[in-house]
Amino acid sequence: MKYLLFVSLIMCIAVNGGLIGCSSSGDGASDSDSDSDSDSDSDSDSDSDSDSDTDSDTDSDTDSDTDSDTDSDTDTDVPTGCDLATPMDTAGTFVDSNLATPDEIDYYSITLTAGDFVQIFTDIHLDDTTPELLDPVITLWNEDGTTLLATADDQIPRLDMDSELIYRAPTTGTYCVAIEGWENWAGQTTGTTTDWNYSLAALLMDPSQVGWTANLLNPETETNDTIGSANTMTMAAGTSNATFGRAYGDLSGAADVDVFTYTLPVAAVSTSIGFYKPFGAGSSGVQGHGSTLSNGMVTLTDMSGNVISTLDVSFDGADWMAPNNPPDANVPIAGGTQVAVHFEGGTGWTPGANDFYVIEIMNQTSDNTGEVETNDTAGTASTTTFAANTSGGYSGFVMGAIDPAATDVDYWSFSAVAGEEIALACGAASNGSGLVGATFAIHNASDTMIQTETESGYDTILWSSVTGASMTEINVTASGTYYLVISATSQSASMTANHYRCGIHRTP
Ligand SMILES: [Ca+2]
Ligand SMILES: [Ca+2]
Ligand SMILES: [Ca+2]
Ligand SMILES: [Ca+2]
Repeated sequence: MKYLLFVSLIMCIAVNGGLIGCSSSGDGASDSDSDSDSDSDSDSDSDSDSDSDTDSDTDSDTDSDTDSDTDSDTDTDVPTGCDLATPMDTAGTFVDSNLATPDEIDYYSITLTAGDFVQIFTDIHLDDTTPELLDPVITLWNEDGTTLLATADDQIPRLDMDSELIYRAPTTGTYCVAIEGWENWAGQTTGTTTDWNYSLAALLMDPSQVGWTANLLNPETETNDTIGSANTMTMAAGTSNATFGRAYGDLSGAADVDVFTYTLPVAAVSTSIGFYKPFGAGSSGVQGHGSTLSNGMVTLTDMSGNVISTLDVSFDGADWMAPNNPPDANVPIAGGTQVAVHFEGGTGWTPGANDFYVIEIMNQTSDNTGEVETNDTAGTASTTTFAANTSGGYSGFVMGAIDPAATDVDYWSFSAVAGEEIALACGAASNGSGLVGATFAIHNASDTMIQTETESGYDTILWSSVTGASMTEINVTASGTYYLVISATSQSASMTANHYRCGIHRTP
């Protein structure tokens, strides 16, 4: 994805209006590979081959590569087309090469055994602020390149413009991996990329492979359909969250439920359970990791089975469309608590040929500013604290609970200056809360409502000028005190979580 600095700011607001989703430092734990190869390879490839062949390879690519570089790259013109693909291992060894032209696609082949999970990933970007570097997109094809199986533009959690694809091989055989630039994949002819070097690797998600950290390898082991028979997850420290872990498996029929347990670190204040978007193959401009699972449901319970939070999402519907990021269950829970995560097919799901899933769990040690009750009126409002944000404005992040629903009202006060714009991002249901009809409003100093919106489904409340926002931002015409006011009509009977999170963003 290009132009990340801008989009990611909005996206992070859209995720959960929370401090966590807006951290740019990342968790550092999502990259499984311990290889610290930063690919500073300054390839002075003198190849004069004018190969502009993109993918309809004709075996006639008699590429007389006069590559004069002396490093170990397989540079430069990887033959185009899956039937000429260069074999690549699944042990995490980086292939370092480059794209000769902006529309070139390089092809590699890997062999997999039915049931293997493999992670295919790039290591190009350290951040989102180097747009001259290649913004890679990985696509996975069947052996002869006739069927697109999966597409990945980013990683999850997203840290930078690198790509990460996780796929479960439904059959034993050879698979074709392609890498290209984002502009080419998205059908754009211009972009900011000037450096076409890349590093690409494939790594089996197998504990016997060197390079994995244990927390990223929590495959299910059947039978695991109950808390009593659950798989125990290994979590490990990240840099911006207390611990992080990834669990994965597949649903072996309509009745299958996969249960994983983990314990929050003592210092943790919340846990976040997110889906790795698995559905479909993707196509130009659309991601998809190749699972046939169309819906997924995550249920977070205590160890007695009492339901704290539930998310039942469609992987191919509006729940996943920008600017709304996928919903996640981001639930305040006391540190030291042991919990269970139950994964099963969501409403409307019927078993498919390759129903695999990946869930990512982060336990955070910091969160948005918490409310102080009683704050049910403008006069008793909780105070919003602002800090400078990366776009030259100020952001304040708050959280609270509507308890009991339909009675509690939460006021948050803040100051705004005439000429500022107020953008708002809030989530309750999309954050794994059981609040029904959560309503978010901005009032002026006289406690008169200026703008209000009620949450619908898992849609994010996003008041912004970005395309797809739910409402426009507020143009401040009078300096003074303003209030963010949150209420709800009821509490879901099927879960106890009743929290909300908001980010208030003031732009001068
Ligand atoms: Ca299973
Ligand atoms: Ca199971
Ligand atoms: Ca409250
Ligand atoms: Ca209150």
